[in-house]
Amino acid sequence: MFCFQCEQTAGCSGCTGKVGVCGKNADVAALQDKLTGELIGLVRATGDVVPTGNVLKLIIEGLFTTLTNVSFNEQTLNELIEKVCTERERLVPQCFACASPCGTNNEYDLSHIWTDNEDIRSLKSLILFGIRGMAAYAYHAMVLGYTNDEVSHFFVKALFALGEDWGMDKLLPIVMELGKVNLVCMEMLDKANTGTYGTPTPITIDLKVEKGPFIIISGHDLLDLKLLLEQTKDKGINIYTHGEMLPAHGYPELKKYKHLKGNFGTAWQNQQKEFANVPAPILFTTNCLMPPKDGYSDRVFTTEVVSYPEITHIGDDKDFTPIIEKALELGGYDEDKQFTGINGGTSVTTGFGHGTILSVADKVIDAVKSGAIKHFFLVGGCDGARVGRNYYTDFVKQTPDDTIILTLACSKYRFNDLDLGTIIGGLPRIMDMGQCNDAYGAIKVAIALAEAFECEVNELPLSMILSWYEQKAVCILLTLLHLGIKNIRLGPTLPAFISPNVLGYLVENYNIAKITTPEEDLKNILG
Ligand code: FSO
Ligand code: SF4
Repeated sequence: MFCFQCEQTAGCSGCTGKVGVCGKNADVAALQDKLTGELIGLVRATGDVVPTGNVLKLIIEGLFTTLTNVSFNEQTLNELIEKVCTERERLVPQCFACASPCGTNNEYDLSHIWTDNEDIRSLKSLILFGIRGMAAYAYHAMVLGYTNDEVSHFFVKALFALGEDWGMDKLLPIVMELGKVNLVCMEMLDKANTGTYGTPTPITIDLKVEKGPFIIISGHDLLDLKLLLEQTKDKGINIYTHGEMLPAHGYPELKKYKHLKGNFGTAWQNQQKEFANVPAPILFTTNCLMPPKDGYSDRVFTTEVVSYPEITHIGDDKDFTPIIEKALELGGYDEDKQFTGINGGTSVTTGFGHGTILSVADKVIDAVKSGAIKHFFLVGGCDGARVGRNYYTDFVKQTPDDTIILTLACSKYRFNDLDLGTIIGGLPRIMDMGQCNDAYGAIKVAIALAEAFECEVNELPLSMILSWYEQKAVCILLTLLHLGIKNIRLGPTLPAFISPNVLGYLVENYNIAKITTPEEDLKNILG
């Protein structure tokens, strides 16, 4: 196998051999490549159109399925490949019947990309991994009934480009366009989420689990949480979020359910330890699923594109009965149990979306002008297991009292239980803006501040300290670059798929840099 799409890739260069670091085996990796090649064949067959209906669904679902820690299942991958192939045959039946095929509408062999010259491989990887990430966001919007023609069309354009022998001159503009289109995609998802569940408002969440039956729900899909809340109400079962589901507590239409109690555990990479002795079932709605250990695998359930062999999957009918029965059978804890975050804190906060922060924009602007707020740090992104990620905890701990830390995505678990006190009007110094897709909200806040101060975003007292792990981080990074944001500090390592020439381009044009030490970076940022 060859895979280097995530941050934990073996030796910081690529997973090869029989099993990747994430637990994905070589057969699954080959099927993910085959699925992607089939999708390229599908868009060759559709031609340059805005995909709709089944074609759009297959593209989005097919790309999302290949994200890190989503599917480990050969059977579901084969079924999806079959569906894509059937759709292509429907579109170009003549090609399937042709005695001497010309190959124009054929599936594409991804090994061409992996063995190409390193710069072409790098640019095509940015495109492929970026659209995989964007597909996750498009998927969450799609299940809420939202699509966007620009986003849908870009999937076709990008997939088609992957199958062409194009040079850097044609591929680099597509990489940059991806950042632009992903902004549209995140905006669409923001509309879908706030339109469906209301504007998030701040909330403090106790890390206590109450006695009695409960269910843990992980991942990013708010619709699954809503459906689960509906099916469990009045059943004596409490619901706890996990990982990227934490920001759900901020949405009025979700927090109105009294049995949505709190949050269990921390970021995804701790799940094998945290789920080992929990008397409750766990539902995975998206990444990041790790191979479940024997001790708790009978308590793990998946839904949507998440799939693992022999793990019970909740299908499109969204009948959560098996999970509900499991929760009742296990019964939960006998008495309330207080948990803590990584730093020993007993509560966390969330719900500081752009709606909340911009509602106090006047106060924030006055505080910057008076010097009460000296600097904003966006410390966010994905968490992961690699040593060196303590940097983010130490960085936040060392920020001066007159600074604000905006955060989002799962890396916040490194510091979201810290009490760093409050700043102007009682706002906490650490504000959780939401999931990784809520980077859109951070961008909105940055643009609003720049407008208020009549300057460029790069001239604001704002620094971005990002951590990356999987492919959603790729599309978000490209969006930040599209907006011309410079001086981003990225860690804990740089992507293996960025070739020295492509890195040179990013450094020269955007001054992107790898994190060093908290002391060094803070000194350089605050001058
Ligand atoms: Fe984390 Fe996983 Fe949101 Fe990612 S849970 S690592 S960027 O999938 O999606 O932040
Ligand atoms: Fe390796 Fe990451 Fe690919 Fe898994 S997803 S095989 S860990 S590079």
